[in-house]
Amino acid sequence: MPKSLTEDAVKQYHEQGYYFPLKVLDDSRNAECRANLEAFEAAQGAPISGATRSKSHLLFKWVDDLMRHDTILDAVEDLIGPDILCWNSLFWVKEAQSPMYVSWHQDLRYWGLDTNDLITVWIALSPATLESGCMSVLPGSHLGELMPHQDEYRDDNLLTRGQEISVEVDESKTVAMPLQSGEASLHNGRLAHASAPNRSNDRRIGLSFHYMPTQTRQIIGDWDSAALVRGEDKHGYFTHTPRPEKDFDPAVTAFHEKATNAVRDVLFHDAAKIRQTI
Ligand SMILES: O=C(O)CCC(=O)C(=O)O
Repeated sequence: MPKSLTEDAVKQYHEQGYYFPLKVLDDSRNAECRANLEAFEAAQGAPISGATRSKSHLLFKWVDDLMRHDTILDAVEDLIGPDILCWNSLFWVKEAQSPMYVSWHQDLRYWGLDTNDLITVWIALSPATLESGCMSVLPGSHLGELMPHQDEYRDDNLLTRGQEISVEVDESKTVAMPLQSGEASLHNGRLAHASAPNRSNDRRIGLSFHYMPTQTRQIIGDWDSAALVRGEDKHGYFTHTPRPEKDFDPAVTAFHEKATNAVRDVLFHDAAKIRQTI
């Protein structure tokens, strides 16, 4: 008996590779999260970017708290079982009227993680609509072989290498996943997905978490870290990340640098060039 998702939702996720919408945050908690991000951005005088976008749960206490939200973890447990690591947290911001997009890609082609069961939970902190460039997925694409990709390094592409699936993606078979603020989508790390530029007058702000079973191994990098967010880790393949007691907790911020450097080495492993992260 699933804890939070319906039997139909579990079936749909396993067969199609995605599920949405999952309501995670009420309006006031969502507004608080967005305000936390934007207060940080106002203080630094620029939108969140670079390494700060990644493993952000090590920098911001509120992101660490959100990563452990019961509504999310109950849904993830329904899909991959009770022992859960979170490998990464990542901000996806497209400014109002911005050309930034995400090309068609499959995450597990690049992450060095040997699981087929990685789940990305992508939370909309502002509306993710067709106009603002919500994500689209290619249903069922998580079940086949990973598709060939090539690195294009286009300036407007939010992905590290501008990686793109190098075979035709039949757009007539794709599904858009619009979300209201506070809702999340879930997709399998092998599922092909993409998103278009933001043509709206608001920022499109997404925050994703990457959950995986504790038996997952990192097979590209020699060292990697993940947060144990539920259950027990009987395998110990990842160093468990510390929890910040406040934003930019000094000891945890030092760990963030080590942890994001390790992820960066994995993401650019075998790449022709290293791009400054956006
Ligand atoms: O934010 C987007 O539009 C794309 C996000 C994405 O590629 C992902 O969460 O894996």
